Amino acid sequence: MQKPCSGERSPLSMTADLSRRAFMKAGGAAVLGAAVAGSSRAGGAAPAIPSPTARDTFGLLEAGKGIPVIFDTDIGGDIDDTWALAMLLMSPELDVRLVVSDGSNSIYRARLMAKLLEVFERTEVPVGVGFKRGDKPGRQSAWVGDYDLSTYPGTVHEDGVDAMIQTIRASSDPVSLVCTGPVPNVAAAVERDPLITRQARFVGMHGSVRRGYGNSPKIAREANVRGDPKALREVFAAPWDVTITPLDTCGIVRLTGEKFQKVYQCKHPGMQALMENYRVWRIRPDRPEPGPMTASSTLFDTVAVYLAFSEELLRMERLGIRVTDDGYTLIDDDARAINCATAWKDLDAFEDLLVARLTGAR
Ligand SMILES: [Ca+2]
Repeated sequence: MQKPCSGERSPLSMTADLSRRAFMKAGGAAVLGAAVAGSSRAGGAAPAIPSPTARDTFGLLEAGKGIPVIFDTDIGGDIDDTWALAMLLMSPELDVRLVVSDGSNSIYRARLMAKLLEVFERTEVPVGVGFKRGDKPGRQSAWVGDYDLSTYPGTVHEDGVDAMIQTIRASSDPVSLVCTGPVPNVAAAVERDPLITRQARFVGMHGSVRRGYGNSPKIAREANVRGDPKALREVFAAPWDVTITPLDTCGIVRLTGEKFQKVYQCKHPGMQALMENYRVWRIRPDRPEPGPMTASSTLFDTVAVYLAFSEELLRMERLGIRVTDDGYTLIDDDARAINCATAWKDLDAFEDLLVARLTGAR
């Protein structure tokens, strides 16, 4: 086995699924009514059954369980999603139940994930294809090559949105959706089955609250918001717990010097695949020879993975956030309040944790 850090997977609980069905028959419609009416904790009456919070899911760790996670990603664009997937697979706190390609060009992204899961020997993880299908070349195509999804030894769900819904429904414990791209799939899942918000929480790399790219004091139209502002607005409005790492915190994570070298020189096949992906990603038409690899790019998405199992190293604030049509995330006291990681308590410790996870160190 080459997965020293992977958590034990818990079997799906049919009993819990049956009792949830019974619950839905008995009173689900009333709960759904409250949910659709938007009775979130930001205002109005409390929902009849509260959605799981970060504290609820972290509590699973205290009970000796893994935190069930669905990774929803636009992997294959910026390279940080590939780092995030590696961190996810190497974090023993997380029980990865499904990965789904989101945004556009979802077949290319699903092929990339399936090939990576094979390298990590984690083909028990099902792969879902997002609904914005396409298989155009991307910046990691040189590594993906002609990999055929039909050869993936695990399960491939052609309808990634449905797979998301079924995975949440089948879980006896609350599921954390870790989302590191635009979120049309998640918005579609909530629309198809609003009751999933009773059994899941949303954790995303989204927005720019007080800082922009590169720690700029000027806020930005962050790419995951700008990619589909309407979908994100629907996801933020759904009656579940929402937590984000905006650019304020995720936009300043970068491994340099010795920290980068530890990952770069790691012999784990997954890390070697990560570095090979990084190498091909750095080659662009305007930069055919990018030079030696001495540091990572900005690793935005790894912070969302961290927030799935801990908030200890971050300063969290509860803020009303309004998503504008042109992709800003503005503080607005009249908007639904969500949990925002707005500053680091200890960025250095996070970088050490990230390196430890990726290299399998304890
Ligand atoms: Ca991303």
